[in-house]
This record gives sequence, structure tokens and C-alpha cells, in this order.
Amino acid sequence: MKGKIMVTTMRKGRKSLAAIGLSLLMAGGVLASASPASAAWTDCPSGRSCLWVGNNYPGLPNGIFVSDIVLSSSNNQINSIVNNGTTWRSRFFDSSNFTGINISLNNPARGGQTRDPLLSNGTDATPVNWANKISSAEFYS
Ligand SMILES: [Ca+2]
Repeated sequence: MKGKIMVTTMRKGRKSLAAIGLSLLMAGGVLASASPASAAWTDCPSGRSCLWVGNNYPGLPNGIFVSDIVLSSSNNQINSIVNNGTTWRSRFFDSSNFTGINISLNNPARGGQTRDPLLSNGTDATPVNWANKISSAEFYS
């Protein structure tokens, strides 16, 4: 009899632990889904490239493009950039007509540098200060 009671108690204990684990998982899930809305490069939707006025991708992007973009209100004010595209590289121009000097980012499928949180110290490919310089950007093959 004693043994049976102990087994029952252990089973109950396991159930309780499982229930607590599930509750923690659910709470974690809620927290995880709430965090991207605050400030992160992941605020750039898949298949897009994005540009922010601030360093480190604060808030929603100030510019988002699926093929190209000519900046207006955020012209010469961009300080962090992301390529969250699926196929192409993206490049960012000092001029407003997609010509002249530019910096580029690879896309996540190809690897390499796909984002830069601080353009004042350049990118992986160049140490040149690119803060507040970008006027247009595009995807390219
Ligand atoms: Ca940088």
C-alpha cells in the first residue's frame, strides 16, 4: 500500500512540473513575440532592405524597399542599414540617382555582411564614414 501511494505522489509531482514547464514556455513565447517591435534589425521585413536615421536600427525603419528607393525626408540622414532580402545584394548611394560612390551589403542567403548598425565607421569593406550620406539604394544581382 505504501509503495502505491508513493508512486501516485511521484506521478502527481511530474504532472505539476510539466504544467509549470508549459506555463513558462507560454510566457516565454509571449515575451519573444513582443520584443521585435521595440528596436531591432528584424523590424526589416523578409525580402526587403531597410534604412534607419538612428544608429542600431531604432524603432521602425525610416526607409524600406523591395527593388529601390530614393530618399526624401530621410535623405542624407541614414546611419544604420539592413539587407533582409532573399536573393540579391543591396547597395546604397551617396547620389540620388543610383550612380557614383556606394556601399553594398550581401543578403542572408549568401552570407557575409548583411547589415551595419553604425555607418560612421564605414562597413566591413570600407572604413570611410558613411553617416548621413545615403540618398538612394537598390537591390542588384
Ligand atoms: Ca559600421
